[in-house]
Amino acid sequence: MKNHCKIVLCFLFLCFSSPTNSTSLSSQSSSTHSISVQHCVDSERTALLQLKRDLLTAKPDSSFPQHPSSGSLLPSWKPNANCCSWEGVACHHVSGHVTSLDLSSHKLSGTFNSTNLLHLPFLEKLNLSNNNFPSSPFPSRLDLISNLTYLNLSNSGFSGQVPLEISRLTKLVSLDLSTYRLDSSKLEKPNFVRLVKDLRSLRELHLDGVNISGSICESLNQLSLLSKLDLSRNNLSSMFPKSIMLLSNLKTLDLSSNTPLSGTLPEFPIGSKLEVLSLMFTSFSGEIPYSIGNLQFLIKLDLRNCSFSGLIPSSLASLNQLVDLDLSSNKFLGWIPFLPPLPSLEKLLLSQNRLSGVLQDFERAFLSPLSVVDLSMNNFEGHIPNSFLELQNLTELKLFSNNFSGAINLSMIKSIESLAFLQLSDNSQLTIAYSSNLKLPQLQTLWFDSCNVSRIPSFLRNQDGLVELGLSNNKIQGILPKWISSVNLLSLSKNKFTGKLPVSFCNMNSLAILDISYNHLTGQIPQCLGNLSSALTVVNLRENQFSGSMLWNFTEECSLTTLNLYRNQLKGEIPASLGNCRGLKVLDLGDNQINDTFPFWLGKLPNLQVLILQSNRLHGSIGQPLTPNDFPKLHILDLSSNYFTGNLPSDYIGIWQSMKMKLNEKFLYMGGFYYRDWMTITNKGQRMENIHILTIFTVLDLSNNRFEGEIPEMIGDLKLLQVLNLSRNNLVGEIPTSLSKLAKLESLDLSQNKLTGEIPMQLTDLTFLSVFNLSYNRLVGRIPVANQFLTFTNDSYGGNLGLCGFPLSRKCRHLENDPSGKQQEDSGKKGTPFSWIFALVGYGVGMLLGLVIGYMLFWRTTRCSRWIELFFKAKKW
Ligand SMILES: *[C@@H]1O[C@H](CO)[C@@H](O)[C@H](O)[C@H]1NC(C)=O
Ligand SMILES: *[C@@H]1O[C@H](CO)[C@@H](O)[C@H](O)[C@H]1NC(C)=O
Ligand SMILES: *[C@@H]1O[C@H](CO)[C@@H](O)[C@H](O)[C@H]1NC(C)=O
Ligand SMILES: *[C@@H]1O[C@H](CO)[C@@H](O)[C@H](O)[C@H]1NC(C)=O
Ligand SMILES: *[C@@H]1O[C@H](CO)[C@@H](O)[C@H](O)[C@H]1NC(C)=O
Ligand SMILES: *[C@@H]1O[C@H](CO)[C@@H](O)[C@H](O)[C@H]1NC(C)=O
Ligand SMILES: *[C@@H]1O[C@H](CO)[C@@H](O)[C@H](O)[C@H]1NC(C)=O
Ligand SMILES: *[C@@H]1O[C@H](CO)[C@@H](O)[C@H](O)[C@H]1NC(C)=O
Ligand SMILES: *[C@@H]1O[C@H](CO)[C@@H](O)[C@H](O)[C@H]1NC(C)=O
Ligand SMILES: CC(=O)N[C@H]1CO[C@H](CO)[C@@H](O)[C@@H]1O
Repeated sequence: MKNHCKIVLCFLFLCFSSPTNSTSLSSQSSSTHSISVQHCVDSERTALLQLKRDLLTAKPDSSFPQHPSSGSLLPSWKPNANCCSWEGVACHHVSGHVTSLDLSSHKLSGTFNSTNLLHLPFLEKLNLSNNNFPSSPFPSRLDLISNLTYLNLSNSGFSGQVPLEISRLTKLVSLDLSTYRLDSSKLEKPNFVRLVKDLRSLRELHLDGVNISGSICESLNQLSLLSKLDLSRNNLSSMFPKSIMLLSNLKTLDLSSNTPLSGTLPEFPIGSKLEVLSLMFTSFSGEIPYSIGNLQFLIKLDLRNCSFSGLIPSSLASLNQLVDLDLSSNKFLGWIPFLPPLPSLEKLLLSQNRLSGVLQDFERAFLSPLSVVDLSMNNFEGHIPNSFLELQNLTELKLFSNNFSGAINLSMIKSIESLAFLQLSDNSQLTIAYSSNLKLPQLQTLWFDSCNVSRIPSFLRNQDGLVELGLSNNKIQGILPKWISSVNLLSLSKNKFTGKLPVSFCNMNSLAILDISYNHLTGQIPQCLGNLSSALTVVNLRENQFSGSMLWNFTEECSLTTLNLYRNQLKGEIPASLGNCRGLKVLDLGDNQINDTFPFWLGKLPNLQVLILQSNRLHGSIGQPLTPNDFPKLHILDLSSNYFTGNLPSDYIGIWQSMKMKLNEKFLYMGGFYYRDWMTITNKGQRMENIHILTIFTVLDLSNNRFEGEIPEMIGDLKLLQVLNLSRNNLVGEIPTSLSKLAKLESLDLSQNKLTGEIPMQLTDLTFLSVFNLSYNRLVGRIPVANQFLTFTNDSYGGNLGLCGFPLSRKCRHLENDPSGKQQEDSGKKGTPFSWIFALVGYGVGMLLGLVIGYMLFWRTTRCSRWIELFFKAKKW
């Protein structure tokens, strides 16, 4: 404000003190656009008025939040007024021709009739950005306005092909066509190269989100004046030419979010002017060259989620201007070559690499502007430098999933008022020290999972604004605190909590994720669980000692996706109101004392993928589906160890589509953003594999019930099954040959039934089979000798007195089923089963183990900053 005043005063002073001609005052002052008193050209006024009229005739778009504050559009644009003094219009000081039209952010909507612009041939600057002309194509014939130097059509809703004529505007200095809308514009004919070829005066080029697919060729090199280039959020592929990064005037280069785009960093020359280099979410690879130290003006370097590797060059330590450094999610090795941190650095993000070493304390940390420190998911070890806790502007300290050890003394934090994220989880050798009267600044997230915590930190009592609290996998005893405030995520699993869920739980209205699994909690699960379910998405209470009936009333607003009550002592019926939870994907009520019949009504849940009811007191026959679309996405069903009777549910077997063929969508164990997060976080081998198992697992387990009758032939239609267990029932008849169609089957257990006849030769087609059990039936004849059958032992066949041949010691008397030598040969050629199958050996335990691992994984991976972002977006925080 002050500056503006000064300028005006100064201007007035100059004018009035001008000794030459006080008479020409008016014409002098007209040389500025703001006080233009010269009259506009009639034809141009008419064109502008027509433009306004065309805008008015179209209905405003309701998707655009606000309309002009005055209620009317461009109020100063009155028919008989001087158009040079209109809002957004500026004219030439002598000729009065309109030279600039700036309607940016005017909340205009409707149809933009660009023909009107052609009556403004002296335009030099045109800014229509940030409006909403959704049904209008890009203005055409702009080449007729040949003196345009500044053209900004960003986020204006213009759609379709970028017109060729723009490529003839050779005086353009600044061109901005960027957009946040997908699918709106494209750059095919002309393509990118054609468009910019002749625009030699360009200094700024913004084409983010325009969907320039394909490659960028070297021709950009000719734009030697280019200072800012933004091609982010396109679909660029192939190699990005190094030479473009070396353009001598380039200050800003943003190529982020072009996943297929590859390239390497060039050797940067001394004198480079580069200030901003953003390559995140591309496929750039290779090492950061030592010459990065030549970028003395660099302010921001963002290489997040690329494929860079090697050491972080020590020359980075000389970048004194650097404010923002993000090298997360690459394959960097070695240590951080700059501690103390660079003098201007505010954000240091190095998570998810392979960095290691001991971090040294550094002096005068209180002078550093560092505010974000994210070193999570690396291999750092040794003490956490106390210096981090002296950073005056620290807001985020994320050190989870490393090998830090020793003690971190939180008492040092108390003076850092800005701290909001404190994430120290998964440092198994770390202890967290604090005095009992410690008061911390108001935090948003506190993750101390797997940190040897032995009691609930007392300073949490003052943390009213906490959004996420993670204390899982510690050694905390005692009852759950009553004063835990209303958080979104509460993870207290794998501790030694006892007692009941406190009544205060019912006030946690914003709780979305509750994990108190693997504790010793007892008593009823409060009825308010039903009321809370409009916010709750994940409830994990497995492996506690909760008892009583499940009297919850889930409302229509229920937003649960996962409800896991496995291994408690719950009684009574399955609450019918679960039918309101249309987003439910995983329901695990296994190992309780539920006394009910088969909950056929869950079949209407469109997203249910995993249903585990094993080890309860469920009874009756399974019956028939209500509609042929029941259980459309179910791929894991475990009804084992109950008291079900009647025939195997052939009507259901007929409709379980997602056990038959892959639906278009992937099987997602947990949907939506969780899954995306898994993908971005779980790149560390092991974890990835487990998740993979879980998301594609297809299981049918009906074992240990009282099913009778024959195994229906149509079971062979469940082609995706990997695990089939029908053991310990009263099944009779022969083993259906159709089982040989279950080509993905890895575990087949039909033991302890009353099956008769011979083992079908066709079963040798099941080449992935690694667990096979037919014991204790009434089978007869020769055991097939081929493929996987050569790997099974006596245990697979025991208790069938009529079976003979390998691997049993009993020889076959008749030779009618003599195995041909050819089959023997085949077996050598067939591949061995996938290695992960071995996780399933002894599958009764195996599958549960798999699920447990899955849940654990899920809890680990919610610990991710991106998750928080997405979560807040979803929850409108
Ligand atoms: C655009 O304006 C021109 C001249 O003002 C007129 O001839 C034309 O019909 C208009 N087009 C549309 C689609 O309104
Ligand atoms: C374009 O600019 C040149 C030089 O400034 C000027 O002579 C010419 O009249 C302008 N033409 C138009 C159509 O504005
Ligand atoms: C719109 O364009 C004008 C030039 O016509 C420019 O001065 C102004 O800064 C631009 N608006 C924005 C928001 O960039
Ligand atoms: C174009 O306008 C938008 C705002 O509407 C502004 O953010 C952007 O910086 C402008 N582009 C240029 C190159 O000035
Ligand atoms: C981008 O363009 C390519 C081909 O030019 C097209 O296949 C693709 O669907 C477009 N993507 C979007 C989001 O418009
Ligand atoms: C990216 O481009 C490829 C072709 O180069 C096209 O097949 C694909 O659909 C595009 N993707 C998007 C999101 O536009
Ligand atoms: C901390 O942030 C404030 C406000 O942004 C700033 O004025 C101050 O200089 C910063 N402190 C340090 C040590 O950089
Ligand atoms: C459950 O809630 C619904 C509506 O919210 C209500 O109509 C119904 O009576 C409730 N049932 C029980 C058992 O409380
Ligand atoms: C289930 O409940 C019924 C009464 O509703 C009772 O007769 C039966 O014994 C119970 N079954 C088991 C296994 O507890
Ligand atoms: C290294 C890394 O984390 N890469 C990930 C980058 O993001 C994509 C998705 O956008 C993932 O597929 C990659 O695994």
